[in-house]
Amino acid sequence: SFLQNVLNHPIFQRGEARVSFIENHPELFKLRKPQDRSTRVLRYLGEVVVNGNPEVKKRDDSKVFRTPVVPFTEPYSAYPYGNRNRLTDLGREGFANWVKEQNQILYTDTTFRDGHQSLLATRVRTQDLQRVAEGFAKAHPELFSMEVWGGATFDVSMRFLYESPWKRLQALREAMPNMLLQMLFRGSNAVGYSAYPDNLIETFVEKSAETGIDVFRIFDSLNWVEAMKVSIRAVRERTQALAEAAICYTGIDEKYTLQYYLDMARQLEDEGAHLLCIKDMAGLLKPLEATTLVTELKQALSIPVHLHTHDTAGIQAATYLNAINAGVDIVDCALGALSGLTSQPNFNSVVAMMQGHERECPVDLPSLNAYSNYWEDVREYYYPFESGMKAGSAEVYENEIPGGQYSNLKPQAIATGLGDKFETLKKNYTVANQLFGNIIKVTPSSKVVGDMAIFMTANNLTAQDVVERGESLSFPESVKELMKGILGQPYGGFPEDVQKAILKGEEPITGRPNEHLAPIDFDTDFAQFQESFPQADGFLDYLSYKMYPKVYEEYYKATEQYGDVSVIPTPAFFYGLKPNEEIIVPIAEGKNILVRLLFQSEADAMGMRTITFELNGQSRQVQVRDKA
Ligand code: 3PY
Ligand code: ZN
Repeated sequence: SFLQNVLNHPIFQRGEARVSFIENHPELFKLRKPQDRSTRVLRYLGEVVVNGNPEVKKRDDSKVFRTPVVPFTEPYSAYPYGNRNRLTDLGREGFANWVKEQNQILYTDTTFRDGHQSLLATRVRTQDLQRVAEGFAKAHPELFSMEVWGGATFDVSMRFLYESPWKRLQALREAMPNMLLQMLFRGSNAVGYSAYPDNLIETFVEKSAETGIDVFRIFDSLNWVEAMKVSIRAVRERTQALAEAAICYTGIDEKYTLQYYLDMARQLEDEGAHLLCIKDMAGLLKPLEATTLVTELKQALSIPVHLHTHDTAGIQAATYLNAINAGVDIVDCALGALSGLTSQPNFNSVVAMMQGHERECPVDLPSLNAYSNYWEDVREYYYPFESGMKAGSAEVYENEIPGGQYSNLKPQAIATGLGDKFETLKKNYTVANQLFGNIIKVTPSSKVVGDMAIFMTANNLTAQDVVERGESLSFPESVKELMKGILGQPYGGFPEDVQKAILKGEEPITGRPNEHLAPIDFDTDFAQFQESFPQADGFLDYLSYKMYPKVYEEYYKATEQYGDVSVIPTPAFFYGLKPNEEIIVPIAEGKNILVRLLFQSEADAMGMRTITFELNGQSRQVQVRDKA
């Protein structure tokens, strides 16, 4: 509405609106059309019934889904005191001190973000999270935090689920007011894959905090502290949230020594981090190394230490036990059904492991198990996105593929016709990393190593071919950009021969890539955005657009056509309806519609099919083009 347009306008939000404000800003009068939500829902369902969800290539018709059971929560019960309340009461420094001084091990639950990013290619939809959010917040206020946002969720929710990442955050914020909500932030790449202007990073941080983020886990994909400063400062100066700065761990060797990690951690503390994270994105931190690393970090730092890992090799519970014995303050776990393999260690089992330990934090295990059972059933909905990995693998110590990338690499291989060369692809991942000089591999740098590995596999190239025949090869764009310095500077630099071969005479940059980007003039740029996307959801949608212009455009088109599809139940969203199947769709607060598929006609001469539904007992038809 008009009022919403005014309230969302950056000039108004800064409190700078003057008498002439409305007169000078005609875009305020662009009102949303009243929409027939049920028609749009039917249009979406009709499309999936006829053509399938483009994300789900093959549907297994024998699949029968169990209805996930949401653990019981007393209706209207109060939220117990949680760590968000504590942060408010103690302030940031006070809170960080509390974390350090109290003796119990604290837990971050990653189920809502990294858990499904690492096992189900980030495809879990908001409604499946939202359904258990309130109950979980009431049952488990002892948790340090819930990781719920950032990483790949921002991109994937728009690109593949046609959902607004901001609405997801708002929904979870509302359902979990007592819990600290945490996000993964890629430093100068925010939640994207390239560098953004500093003032966009700052504004993004500010809006994320306003919308609900309490803990920003900030990293740089090359461990380049220089590139993390803007975001750390933005969290400190523009929000009341905690800045948790991460060292990305890639094993200890001649290049990345213990001293290297300690030095980096000290620098991050000096930059004002409230907490330090050991971000072991591939699960390479072995138990004995954990003892050393945590012991040394605890001695070197005065801020708390938070440990993140992936259980790809299958032994990370041992790593946690050693880290806890060495004094780590917080560890990351995922609920049983979304844990293990490329995801985090099993929360339920870690809680059991800690029973009787002097640092035990009492957690209601039967309750955790009930929530895990919910996820076991929900996980079935997402079966097309399973990676196929069946057991832990010590191969990860060779290829060093991050857990969050692994579940995406296989579909990427299949999409590029390399499905049957996955073993070679993993080997080439190692070769590509060596070619680049053994870099830190985490989004977005890991994606570039993956792109290079795919390129080498597809073209049967060896490392020698790359250096000797580089002049005649046309490398992926992402590889050229990495070599040009667009993702920043790696420790020790890139090998010069490889860089030369790939850049073919182009000069790399050496400073911060963001320095070369002009600051955004938000007033004019936002006004232009509103011109182009009159139905957009204010400034937050504008930020989505700035992160992912093309993806946002597609998302916008989809919402114009289908409305808000996040309300459609997950099985129907991915697999449509079978004849006579009936679903309830909550199209608005307190307004449900009942939809049943009756039948579909044959395609006519123009290739159109008529789909007949029953909507609240009345017959309704939609026309869908059969793309087959
Ligand atoms: C991401 O950036 O998405 C990651 O999960 C990195 O580990
Ligand atoms: Zn991770």
